[in-house]
Amino acid sequence: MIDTIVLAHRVNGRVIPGQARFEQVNPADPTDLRVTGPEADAAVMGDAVAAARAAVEALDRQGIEARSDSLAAVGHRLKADAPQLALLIARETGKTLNDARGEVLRAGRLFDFFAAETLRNVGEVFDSVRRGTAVEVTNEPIGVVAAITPWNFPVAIPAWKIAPALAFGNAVVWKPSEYSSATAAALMEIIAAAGLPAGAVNLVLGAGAAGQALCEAPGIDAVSFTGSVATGAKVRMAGAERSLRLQLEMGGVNGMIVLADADLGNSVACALNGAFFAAGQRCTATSRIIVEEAIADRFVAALKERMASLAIGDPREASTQVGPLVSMRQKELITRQVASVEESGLRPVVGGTATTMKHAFFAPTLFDAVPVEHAFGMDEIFGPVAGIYRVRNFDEAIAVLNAPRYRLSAGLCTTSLSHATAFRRRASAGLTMVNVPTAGIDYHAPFGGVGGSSYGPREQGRAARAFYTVMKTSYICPG
Ligand code: UN1
Repeated sequence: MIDTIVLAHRVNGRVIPGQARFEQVNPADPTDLRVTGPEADAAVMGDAVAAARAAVEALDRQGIEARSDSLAAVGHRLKADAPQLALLIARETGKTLNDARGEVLRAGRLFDFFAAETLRNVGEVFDSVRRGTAVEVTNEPIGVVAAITPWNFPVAIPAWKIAPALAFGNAVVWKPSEYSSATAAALMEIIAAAGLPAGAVNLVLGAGAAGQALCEAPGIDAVSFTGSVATGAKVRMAGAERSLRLQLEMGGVNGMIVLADADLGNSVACALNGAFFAAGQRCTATSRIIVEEAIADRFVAALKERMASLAIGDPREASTQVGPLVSMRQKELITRQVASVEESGLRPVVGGTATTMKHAFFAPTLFDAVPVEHAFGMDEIFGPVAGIYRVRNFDEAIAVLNAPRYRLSAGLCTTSLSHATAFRRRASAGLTMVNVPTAGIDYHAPFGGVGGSSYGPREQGRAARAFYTVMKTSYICPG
């Protein structure tokens, strides 16, 4: 018998059911789990924003110590409940159990980090040019923050938006992806039990239309969004019209350079992880593998061998390395994108549309000898698809690396300190990774890209405060 989860919004601490408007099934096994949920309309959004507005004041009255305790309680529960949550993530989104458990633990640490930041919201004091007058700068909450989050990190990305929002005194209206809403509801349960004022976090469900209704809801002050370039552009338009503060994390077309002096085993491992783990569904995934011609044949042979032994299968199994895409809709999209690359004349050396797989699985796919000017590798393909770019030297490699518009993470495999140093300077990206995969980031350091990849202040770590607070400069003369 298929398990069915029927979801509801959660506004002002209350469960608000609605007619089922979206459905997600386990993408690896449609007979296992079915999730349905309602779609928030303008009325639900209005209630959620009003509840959040009242909660901003309640958070202020409650004070920073209680709030810090609440964030720590969420962190503790996430770490304690990681096995159950990981299984739910695997069943709902197809993320492998190991990746999912790592993600939940990461989310727990994010709440721990911001529990401490709650107590560290220091300001600045200036000497005034006017004698006797004091000048003080305080960091105040922005107010009501809309968080719009994707399915691929269904706990960690919400955590790195909701935790800093609360830490700095804001309330949140959160619209998760319809592909990961059961996981969102599980996180919401944990947040709701942590002693925060009712309405400090409100969960509103639905697909793109709900996200749009949220961006257009009167009364929100800011939007923090992670998702596709196309949706990010819509959020930016809606935000500009309403003078909202915006933070957008969108696609990445990330390259990794492999120089002839690199450790071959490690560079193949970095490429395999970066390009194909999480079925390529990470904005930090490697899509351009830029290899110095001198070792290209050996590198491609070794990568093909490792790809052949990838454990592709049920994400609920601990031994699985690569699971399915999140949905049949994503599979159709990736299939169309790869088919159009094939029609342009490039032949995959591994995978491709000729390798058919069941349910939402898509075969890890590698193209070789991709021409630098080819359209493939300029826009993000959010799946397990990568191309090899053969280059003559380091300078050519840097040019290929910096060509796409969406430059989030850039990688280099080398044993040369001088090349590593030059790479760090010349790679145009928000993250540079030497001898580690382009994907996989720490939770306490800033995160974001350049070009069309990110817009607005950085997420994570101490940098998060810039987005979630507004500076007030106060002049006080005793009179
Ligand atoms: C990671 O690589 O560990 O949506 C995180 C994404 C990014 C997060 C990547 N915002 O894939």
